[in-house]
Amino acid sequence: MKFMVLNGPNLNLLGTREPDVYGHTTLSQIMQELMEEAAALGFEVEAYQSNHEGDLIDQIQRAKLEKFSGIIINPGGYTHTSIALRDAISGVDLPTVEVHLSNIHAREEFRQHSFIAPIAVGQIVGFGAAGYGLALRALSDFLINRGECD
Ligand code: CA2
Repeated sequence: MKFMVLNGPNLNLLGTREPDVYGHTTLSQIMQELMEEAAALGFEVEAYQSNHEGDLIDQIQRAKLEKFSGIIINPGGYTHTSIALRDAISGVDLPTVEVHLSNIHAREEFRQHSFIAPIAVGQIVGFGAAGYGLALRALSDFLINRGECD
């Protein structure tokens, strides 16, 4: 199985600023570790980060065309604003897990609403970088329970 992992705006800055909120690890370190974790479980992961909404939508559509089994997405600030991103995920009908490093429900009110959550399989928040690995396991369990793999 191959999964697409998408990271939205400003997540390329991880590890360089606001370490108290987002940790000290860079996005490329997090994605490298995730790929190793995925390989150990027998999965493939393709990771992509963009600061642009349309680029993320293009990748979501590509995930469908190229027969990815599911999507793990940290949409960054677009979580709270983007109907277009939500429509893209609904449109491809691929099981999607939403990840946030921080617990968005314990933060400012504007971060507590997600346009993505209602169409996601589930949401993993507040576990920092470990959330991506948790999402990978959750997605594979979801697909196994749906009888799509063994
Ligand atoms: O907690 C998360 O993962 C977020 O998706 C991170 C987004 C934020 O807008 C969401 O509400 C929650 C922001 C990512 C910005 O990352 C930075 C990292 C270092 C320095 C500045 C920003």
